[in-house]
Amino acid sequence: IVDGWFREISSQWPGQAMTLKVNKILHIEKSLYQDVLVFESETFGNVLALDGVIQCTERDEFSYQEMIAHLPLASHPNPKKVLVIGGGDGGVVREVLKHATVEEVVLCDIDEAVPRVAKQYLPHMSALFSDPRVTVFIGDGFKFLAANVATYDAIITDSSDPVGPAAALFEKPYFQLMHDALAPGGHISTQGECLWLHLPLISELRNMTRELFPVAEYAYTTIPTYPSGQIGFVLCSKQAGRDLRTPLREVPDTKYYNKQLHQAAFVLPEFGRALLEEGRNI
Ligand code: AAT
Repeated sequence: IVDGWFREISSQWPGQAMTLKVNKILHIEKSLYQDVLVFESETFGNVLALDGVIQCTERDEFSYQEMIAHLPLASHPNPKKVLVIGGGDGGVVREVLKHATVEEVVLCDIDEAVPRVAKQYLPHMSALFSDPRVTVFIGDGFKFLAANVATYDAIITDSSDPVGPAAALFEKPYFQLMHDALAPGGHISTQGECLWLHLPLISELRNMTRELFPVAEYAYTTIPTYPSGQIGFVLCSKQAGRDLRTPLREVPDTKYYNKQLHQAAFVLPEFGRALLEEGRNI
């Protein structure tokens, strides 16, 4: 924070930085895994940053949390048991519980500091941690999946960027573990980074997931406070022929997601489509 402005400087988005005006610093801490900062911004509400990278703001979080949750769940015929890896602020859990079929949600975040500060400063995201259908577990998502032989109808990986504690969550062994932890017909949805900044990574993820899953796609949302204003999701199904692009049910109480947007989220700009569909750089 310099002169009352937070700047999101990182080698992951060289030469550019989102800047937010700070009204008040609410919390600073060095947790076991990362630097945790919560501040009240002038125009985006309360903001959570980990290792200097914005994780969510109260004003625009719904765009990301709704899409990462509803794309895999609304296209699944009957999701009952859902695992969320990361997502310690609780926003994705809140969205998962909008699906009437869901009976059980397990959340596994590596850092206890995230749900703790979310309960205090991001109540609109964390409120449903106390819902009886929810179990919160603190631990590494990779180790959790390796140690828990359970079957989920959907696994949502709401992870930070592939630098730091989340690096393993972007690699093939992790996707293999998710594949094996899915029930027949299960879906995964993972934080899939930005078309403008990380196209080579997205292309690698696409090729790797197509080796493991019969259906693997990339969809995206727009969000002002993530780098370049756009972030994507890697969506896969264990069921050959499953149409991830078409919702099977309405989702209540959304502010970003709707039926038309679900379908549109998979339509990529030509430079992205050419690389991901045809392996062609243009
Ligand atoms: N919904 C908020 C968006 C996030 S949160 C990412 C979460 O992933 C953090 O709470 C972090 O503690 C957790 N995390 C990181 N590594 C692991 C791990 N190995 N196992 C479990 N949880 C982990 C994502 C923001 C994306 C930012 C885009 N620039």
